[in-house]
Amino acid sequence: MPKLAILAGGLAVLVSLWVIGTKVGTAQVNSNDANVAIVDNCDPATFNVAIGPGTCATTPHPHDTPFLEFIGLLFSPLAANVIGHPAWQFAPGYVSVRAGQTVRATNAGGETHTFTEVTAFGGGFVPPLNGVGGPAGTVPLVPAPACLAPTATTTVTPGRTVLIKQLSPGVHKFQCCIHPWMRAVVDVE
Ligand SMILES: [Cu+2]
Repeated sequence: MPKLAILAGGLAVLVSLWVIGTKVGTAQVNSNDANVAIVDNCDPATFNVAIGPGTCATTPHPHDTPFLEFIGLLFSPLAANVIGHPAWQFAPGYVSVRAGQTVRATNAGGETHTFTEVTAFGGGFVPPLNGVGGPAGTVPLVPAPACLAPTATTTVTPGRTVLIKQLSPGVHKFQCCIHPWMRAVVDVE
């Protein structure tokens, strides 16, 4: 095939990808909701052996952080508290919304998380992930009271979305009550 034809074919693919990308982008911009992605990178094979079957879903697609890497990044010698693997996070960690605007938090990871409003960030309801039993010098996080109230702790399973509506003006703090380093601040204008 002549080089020009290959080049033209490649350009056509690029242009069509650009058109698809633009449409997706427009759809997101038109939505009035603010989006927060709840993400992790659990590797199903090692997590489900270490913690139990079903801990880490293989759908919509399996991720690839092995359990030992996750454990190895729980602590840092630079900090007294649990740090946690950075692939377990709310993204973005800060959103600014208008009064009345809905916040949509979607679990794009493989594990179950919570998206729980707390008055102050703290620990969750899984002691080892609060730092209990950590290296010498670790100061375990004290659980945030909201994380110990079953009614306030709504789990978000993989693929599910929670809608947070009618937030009052001001600063609202959300955290995962399983992995307490997963945090987001929602600033309502
Ligand atoms: Cu979590």
